[in-house]
Amino acid sequence: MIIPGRKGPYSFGYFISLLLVIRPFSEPKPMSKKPVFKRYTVTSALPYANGPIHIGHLAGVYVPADIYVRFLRMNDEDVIFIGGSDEHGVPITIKALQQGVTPQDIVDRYHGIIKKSFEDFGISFDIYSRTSNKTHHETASAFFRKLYDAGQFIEKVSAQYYDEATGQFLADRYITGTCPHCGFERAYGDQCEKCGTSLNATDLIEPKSVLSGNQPVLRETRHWFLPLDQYESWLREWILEGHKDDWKINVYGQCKSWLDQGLQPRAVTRDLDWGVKVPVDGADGKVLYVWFDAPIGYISATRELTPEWEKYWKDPETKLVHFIGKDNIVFHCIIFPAMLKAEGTYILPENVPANEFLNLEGDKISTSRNWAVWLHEYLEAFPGKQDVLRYVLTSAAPETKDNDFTWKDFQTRNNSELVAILGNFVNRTIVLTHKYFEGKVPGAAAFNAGDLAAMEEMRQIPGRIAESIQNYRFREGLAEMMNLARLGNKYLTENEPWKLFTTDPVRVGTVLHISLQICAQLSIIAEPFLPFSIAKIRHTLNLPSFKWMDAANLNWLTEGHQLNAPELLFEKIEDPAIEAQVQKLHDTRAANEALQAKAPVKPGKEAVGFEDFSKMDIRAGTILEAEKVAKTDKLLKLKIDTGLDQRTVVSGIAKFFNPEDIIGRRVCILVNLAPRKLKGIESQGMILMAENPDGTLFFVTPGEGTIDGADVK
Ligand code: B3M
Ligand code: ZN
Repeated sequence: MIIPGRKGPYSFGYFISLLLVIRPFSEPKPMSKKPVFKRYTVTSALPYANGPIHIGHLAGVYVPADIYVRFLRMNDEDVIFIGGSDEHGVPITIKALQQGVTPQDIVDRYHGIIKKSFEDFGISFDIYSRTSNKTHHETASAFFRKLYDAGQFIEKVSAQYYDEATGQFLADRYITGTCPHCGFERAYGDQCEKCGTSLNATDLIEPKSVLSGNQPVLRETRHWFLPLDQYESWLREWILEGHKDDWKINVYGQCKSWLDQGLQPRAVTRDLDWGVKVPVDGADGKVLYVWFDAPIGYISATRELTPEWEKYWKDPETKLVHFIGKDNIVFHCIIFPAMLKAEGTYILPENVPANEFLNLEGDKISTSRNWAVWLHEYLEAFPGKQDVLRYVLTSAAPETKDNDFTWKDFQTRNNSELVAILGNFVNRTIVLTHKYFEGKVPGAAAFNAGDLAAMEEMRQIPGRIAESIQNYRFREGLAEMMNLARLGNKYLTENEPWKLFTTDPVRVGTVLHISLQICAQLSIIAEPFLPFSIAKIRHTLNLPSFKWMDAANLNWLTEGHQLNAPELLFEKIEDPAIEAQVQKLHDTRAANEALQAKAPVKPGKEAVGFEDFSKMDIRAGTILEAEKVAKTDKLLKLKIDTGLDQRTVVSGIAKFFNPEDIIGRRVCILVNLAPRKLKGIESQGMILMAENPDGTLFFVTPGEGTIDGADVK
């Protein structure tokens, strides 16, 4: 019999060194002949500093980027992870207008809140900067100037929308209208958020000023355009041929569809007073378009981070990767690369692993409708549970299609996976080791077939996770990590060391030895995903942090190594906590509906004199007959008793009223409106209707006691 704590001829370490000799762990070799990179520049989209951030941001961009970067660091790669707030553009000035403060107030407030949320959730930026700072203004300005001096822009006087009521040009989000591509009614002047197409404001159907609600007029103004059409064939080659195999299908597909539609020159300056001033004489009152300056923010932040910034942006041996959401694809795959190409000294992104959107309980996440789980509020409700959210968001990451976050799923993943599998396994192993071996790692004796199978699996897992992460398949990597915890649980359950101790303590030693090695391996391979919990496991195991290359050596814990007391890793989330969150969303929905019912009414009109008003002859009347007008779904033909006569009126109310329901209805009618023909029928007047903001119509009814012909004034 081999006594626990003594090395047998086939000890764990011996066996593993043998395995290592036969097949040492190495990173999976890429299949294709891809260039090998010396360093990595990893960027994550710069969120607009016009509000706090929510789970959609984390799931789509920051958690995947953080997993990727943590993994690279564990591989001793030279990597910088860049983030920052996007503090320019109309999203900021609109928010300032709404709150009656300055744009600077807005960005100061939200930059702080956003930065803190990222820190709280362990998003391990090397720098989190902001685009209102001096370095950025200088960098963006110089970038523009270089292109300007090299004659890379087209200078054009063109007609742009202008709001006469407020006396200003309407750039980007100051104007909304119907998208000419997908028909979405609230597309912005620079982009349709529904179909992702990047637009010029003049493309919008029925444009409307966000400031006054008025239809804007066109007015001439001078701007600088990047001639994207000139980059089209180069972009086709670079993306459609060069990145066919390595870019995600959703990203490649969007790029292809834009390129197939043909690219147009795009204005890179705006008539606004908030932003980076256009560094050219005679450009007063003009700033750089926010999507021109924001991506340069990645470069500015790198300059701030290190004097050696150039090697991260100009050396072809650097791999540049942009993590973004799908609405940012055109800017990162078409416009920014065209800018970099025009500048001429920069490298291009090697990959742009954009995610789709995360929905919340079946509905699109929306800041304006407050339909979101805000990170700072999450932490108030679930303090210390950052990793739970990281875990759930990675498991449900919208990697290939939009996905849904539900509180029920959040609870299930916590209780049935993190608690029941990962937490339970680690905890049982540590507790048993304390119970039977005074918290010291027992030595392993002879291995049986089950032990060998477990170890073989352990040897495989790190390579599989590495491959998933390197290919931006973080869900898959996370699932592999959990498979190791599952394996551990199953191993413990099958071997039942708690039943064996009195009869076979040696076997118990071996089982716990292997189980502890699994815990140690978890503390390595789970680190990119669950950094907070992994720090606890490491502390309990009394281990340092390892490199990824150590993840398959299976020999982290030697016999006699002293463990610390177990720490609580995850705890069950009970129904009331989940119900409270669901209730909160119900309340939000109810509040939205109430708000919708009363606001926002149309802005008031210009004053008119009494003279003008009194010219209108409005009478009380009664509808005598009503019928649908053939071949339209809007119009009803009505016969009205006006007290003066009986006359025909054609009215656009068919969507709201059935003809048979309105016969006998009292109405107000403008009788001296010049007659006009609608669908061949002469309409002799107009029925007064009240219209709600959502477009529903109601009759304006004269009070009881009025007779037909009574004068409305
Ligand atoms: N601020 C849009 C967004 O937050 C924009 C990203 C800029 S990345 C350079 O979705
Ligand atoms: Zn659209």
